[in-house]
Amino acid sequence: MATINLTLEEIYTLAHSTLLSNGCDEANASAVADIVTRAERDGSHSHGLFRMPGYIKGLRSGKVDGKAKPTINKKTPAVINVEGHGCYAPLAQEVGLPVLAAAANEIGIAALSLTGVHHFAALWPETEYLADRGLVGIACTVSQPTVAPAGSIHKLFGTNPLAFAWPRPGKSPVCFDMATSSMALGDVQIAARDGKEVPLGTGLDAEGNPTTDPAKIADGVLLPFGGYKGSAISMMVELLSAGLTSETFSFEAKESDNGDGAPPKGGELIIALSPQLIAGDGWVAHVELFMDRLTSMDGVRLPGERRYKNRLDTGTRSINLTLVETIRELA
Ligand code: NDP
Ligand code: PYC
Repeated sequence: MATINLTLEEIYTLAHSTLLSNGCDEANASAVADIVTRAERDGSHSHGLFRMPGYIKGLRSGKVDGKAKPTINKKTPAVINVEGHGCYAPLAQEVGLPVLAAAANEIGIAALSLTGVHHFAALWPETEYLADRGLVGIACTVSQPTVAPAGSIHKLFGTNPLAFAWPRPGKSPVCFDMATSSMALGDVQIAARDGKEVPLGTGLDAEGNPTTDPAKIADGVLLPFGGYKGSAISMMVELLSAGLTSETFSFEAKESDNGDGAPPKGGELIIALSPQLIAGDGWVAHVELFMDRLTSMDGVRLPGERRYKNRLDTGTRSINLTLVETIRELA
């Protein structure tokens, strides 16, 4: 696979200029370019530049409004909604997260629903934002049906990511961010592009047979991680991200989508909790006792650790050349 080395600044400029030349205003372009660059910086390859052609498809088809101005509605002191009016999710997050953090720091717990947004990114940025401000962050969203609920060979759930971050003052937060499918669809697509097999148990082909061929899974279904347990968590993500936000479930999103390859319009739920207000003084020392036990165990590494290590590297990133050429042509 041919690759090209790009600095983080070059990655940002490539994403930013391509978004601007496809109808985004500065606020929308910089919010998405920033998320894409942070994904490449941390090694979240399936949600960095890889998503740019999809982002552009949504702008070109008119499904996504690159000039949308999200509006905020504080329904109660602890319940906040940001309506994206058809923007990509990062701009709505920029508007809502400071208000969510302030509410949770004041009253202990608060929820932010994003509606009318198109989510195509990793979710760790929103939970890390909260943890960096001393809060526990939980975020989830749905996409389009790609995953068969346990017991079925037919798709209903999206890959339905769930992210969680816990603050560790003076240290990077501990943060997991995972699709509730056995593998994120983006990683299945990358494996198909690069001619690699995926582990048995990742998904089924169009006839419902287990396969290691990612191209056949893309035509068939993904499976939830961990059988019926992952299936239950994926169901919870549908309920929290759609039932609780009044936005579309994955199946509804698909029915109303124009099929342009960009993410459908939907919602995201972000919850913030204050350990200082809920647990009280002493929570840091108590939690660090647990973290010390956990990290002193042989073979254990914390979720997020790989990304934080990548983040320390300020050098160039190796990017698929064909992808970069495709994005340059879109600009
Ligand atoms: P991974 O399976 O790669 O990783 C899931 C989590 O597990 C990460 O926090 C990772 O930390 C951690 N982890 C991985 N290996 C270990 C290990 N050996 N020990 C401890 N922790 C570990 O992620 P997915 O493929 O499931 O998801 C990839 C991305 O796709 C996510 O960012 C998700 O938000 C995004 N996504 C977005 C969707 C959307 O609709 N917007 C839909 C589906 C997925 P680390 O990162 O440090 O390796
Ligand atoms: O990788 O599964 C995925 C995904 C779906 C929507 C955005 N990312």
